[in-house]
Amino acid sequence: MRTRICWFLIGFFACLILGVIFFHIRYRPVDITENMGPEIGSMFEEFVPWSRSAKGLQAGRFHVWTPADSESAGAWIMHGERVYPQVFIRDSDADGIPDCVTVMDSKWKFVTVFDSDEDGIFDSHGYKTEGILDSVTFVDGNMDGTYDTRFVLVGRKDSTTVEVNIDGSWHELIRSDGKTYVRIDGQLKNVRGKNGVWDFCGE
Ligand SMILES: [Ca+2]
Ligand SMILES: [Ca+2]
Repeated sequence: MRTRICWFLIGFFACLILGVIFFHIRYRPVDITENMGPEIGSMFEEFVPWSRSAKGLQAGRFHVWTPADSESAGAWIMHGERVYPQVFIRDSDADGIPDCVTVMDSKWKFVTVFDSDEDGIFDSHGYKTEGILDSVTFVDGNMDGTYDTRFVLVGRKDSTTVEVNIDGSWHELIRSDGKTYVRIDGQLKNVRGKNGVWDFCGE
């Protein structure tokens, strides 16, 4: 009888230890940018700051990634079979109020809604065209249906130019001495962005 109890206890603790090891291996933090290559990985990390240390779990047919670090917040959700669309939720300051929600398709086109001041109301939205390193991201800063800023990416991550819409015309944004300008007829004109919309200073 004593021998049987000993074997039972040995078996029980062996299963317990194996279970703990299995749990730690399966749910250990991983770098989800590992196979993306350095440039795309670094872009992804800007978009998903906790991507170098993430935990994955399976929920039915869905796969969910969340930060391994409790000081970060957010989620990346994808369908296990179709993979796309994917949903990203970002809460940069981990206060429980998301600052943006993005839905992305298989061509890396995506739409995002932002809550810039985190008052619980989405106040602007963005749309990115197809492609990773060749694409344009448009932002409607005041949700009036007209895009106010666009980010043009041509081939490299560090090649982004910013253009602003003023009175229906797009101008490249020039930053100098802490101020912002556009060039019109060869002349620099001082512009400002307020509440997501651009206009000429003094007007
Ligand atoms: Ca937040
Ligand atoms: Ca607008």
